[in-house]
Amino acid sequence: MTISRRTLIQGSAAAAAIGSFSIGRSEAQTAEFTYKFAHNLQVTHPLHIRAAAAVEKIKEESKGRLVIQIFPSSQLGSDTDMLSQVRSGGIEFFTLSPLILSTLVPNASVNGIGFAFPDYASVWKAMDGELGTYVRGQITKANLVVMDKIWDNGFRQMTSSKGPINTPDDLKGFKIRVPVSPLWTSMFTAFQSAPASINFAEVYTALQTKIVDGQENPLAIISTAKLYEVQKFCSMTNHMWDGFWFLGNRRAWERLPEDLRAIVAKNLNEAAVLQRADVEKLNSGLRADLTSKGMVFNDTQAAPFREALRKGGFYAEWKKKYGDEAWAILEKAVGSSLS
Ligand code: X2X
Repeated sequence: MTISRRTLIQGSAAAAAIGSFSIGRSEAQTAEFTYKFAHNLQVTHPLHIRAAAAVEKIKEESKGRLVIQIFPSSQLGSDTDMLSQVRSGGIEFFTLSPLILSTLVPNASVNGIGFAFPDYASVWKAMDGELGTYVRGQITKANLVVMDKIWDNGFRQMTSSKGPINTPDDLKGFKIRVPVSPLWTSMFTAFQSAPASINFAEVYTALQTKIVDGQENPLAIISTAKLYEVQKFCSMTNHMWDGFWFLGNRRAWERLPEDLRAIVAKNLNEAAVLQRADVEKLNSGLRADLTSKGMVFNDTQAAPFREALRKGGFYAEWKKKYGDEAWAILEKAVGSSLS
């Protein structure tokens, strides 16, 4: 398990400030079930804030029978570590990007195909519809529990300490951090960049020490993880949409009586819908805020990037990997041909 010093400091300071451990020892001791939910984001991110509110409601509605403690900021380890823990039962709940989940459930990353979704409306229609149902089926087969509503991460943008990314040519040879996922590596390899797989817990340090020159994330993360302190340029590429599946350990889930399961599912799914609205709102206002913090923004055209991916064989490769069924569901969802 690797926990950087910064993550620990950030995590504990934030927990003290915002009270993510507001659940006291005695409550945990009297509860019938005390479960852990771990995630990789800061406590200022809407995912943490809405999950914290949901956990409170779950405690209330279960009359204190189920207490869920939240461990934010990768305190319990990197995404790779936490995925192992939720499988083994070391933690009961975990939110994870579908693209990283694909290291266990290969076709889970299908929503992350470059430049597939034009807007949020098409994302939610797909993820609450046929595409989401398909992916949740795959996740269930891998013996994990998954809540119906996916949480939002957002449309991803590219940042750099070197200069703006205006065209695909600017990505050639670019040392960019990508999350640990074959889809991300393949996409930036198709752009002829030099992608490095690094867990989110280590990203700030990797940028600060110039192990990599850039990274890509939605504005809500660039802001809440303070990546603007170590990145100067932000290029609005909207190159993929990413979310977080709310995962559960199957044995732990099945230990819960039916009524508690219903309380958990209802509150988490309702929180997801509220969190989506928070992130969308946050992302739309953050450009001005990050500019005032010194970041330099530029807009880009999707077409040349898409064409570079096509020429690099990216769409053909992934169509083959996912198979015709998944690809057809994706194309139907985004309303266009992706090859
Ligand atoms: O690792 C990332 O970049 C993050 C926080 O966006 C994900 O969880 C995929």
